[in-house]
Amino acid sequence: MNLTDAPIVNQLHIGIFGKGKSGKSTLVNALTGNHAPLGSSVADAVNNSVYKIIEIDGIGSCVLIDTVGFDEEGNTRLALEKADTAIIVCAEEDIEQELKWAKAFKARKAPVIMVINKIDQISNTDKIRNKIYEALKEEPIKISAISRLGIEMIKEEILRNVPEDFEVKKITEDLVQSGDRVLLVLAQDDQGSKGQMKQLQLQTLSQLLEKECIVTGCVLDKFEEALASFAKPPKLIITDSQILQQVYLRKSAESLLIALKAVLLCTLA
Ligand SMILES: Nc1nc2c(ncn2[C@@H]2O[C@H](COP(=O)(O)OP(=O)(O)OP(=O)(O)O)[C@@H](O)[C@H]2O)c(=O)[nH]1
Ligand SMILES: [Mg+2]
Repeated sequence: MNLTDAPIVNQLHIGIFGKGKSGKSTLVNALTGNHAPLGSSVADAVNNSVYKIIEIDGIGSCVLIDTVGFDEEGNTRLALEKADTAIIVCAEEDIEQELKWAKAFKARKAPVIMVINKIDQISNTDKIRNKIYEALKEEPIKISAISRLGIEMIKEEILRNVPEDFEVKKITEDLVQSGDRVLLVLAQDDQGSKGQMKQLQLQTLSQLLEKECIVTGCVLDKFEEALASFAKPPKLIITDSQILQQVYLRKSAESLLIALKAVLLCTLA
């Protein structure tokens, strides 16, 4: 069992957007540190993007989407729908398109990180910064992807911007449908369960109910009894990360298992 082997659908997807040759792929390489294991790149034929896995402290593994340039508007739009967070790379003074896409993203309530790339080469970064600030009230991050300047700041910004309800949304949007049976298994001793985790559990429960799932809940000691009450194994089991292992070992292979970890979501088929 390897918790970082979570299916791609449940990880935070970070889209890198920008004009052709703005340095998107160079930035992806800088973010992955070129350490991406062989075979961890996946091409998405639908929108011509390339997906790469990256580890970010505090979030765990995320998916970077290296998109095609803005010239391919249809593909940009498709990639935009896949991304939970957008990094928009500006590398010249004319940033009308960049701002247009940033606004499209903000309209979806998704976090946008504005980046000015090639600061080793371009001289008018302040002008670009001012345009961005005026239009979006966002302070851009100045970087040089090629010399790996400012890369850590981008990672910090990604972490700061992880959408609050990211985990809950991923579960309710991608994994279950109306009528699905879901079992919530909570750790016995609640002392370890911090307020943030409690809130997450409640949020998850309310979203599952809203999605018209049939939800059963129990503590770990009653897990077998709860399972026995189902005519067939539940579609999904959601648990605290601290008891993930115990639940994993006792669940049926048919049930998908998810651990809530306050920021990160792990799934095990
Ligand atoms: N001077 C300088 N050049 C850069 C920087 N980042 C990228 N480049 C160069 O800009 C060119 C384009 O970089 P890519 O990373 O391929 O840009 P891209 O946006 O992925 O391009 P497309 O995929 O074709 O849209 C390459 O020659 C890079 O070496 C940078 O920070 N400084
Ligand atoms: Mg590229």
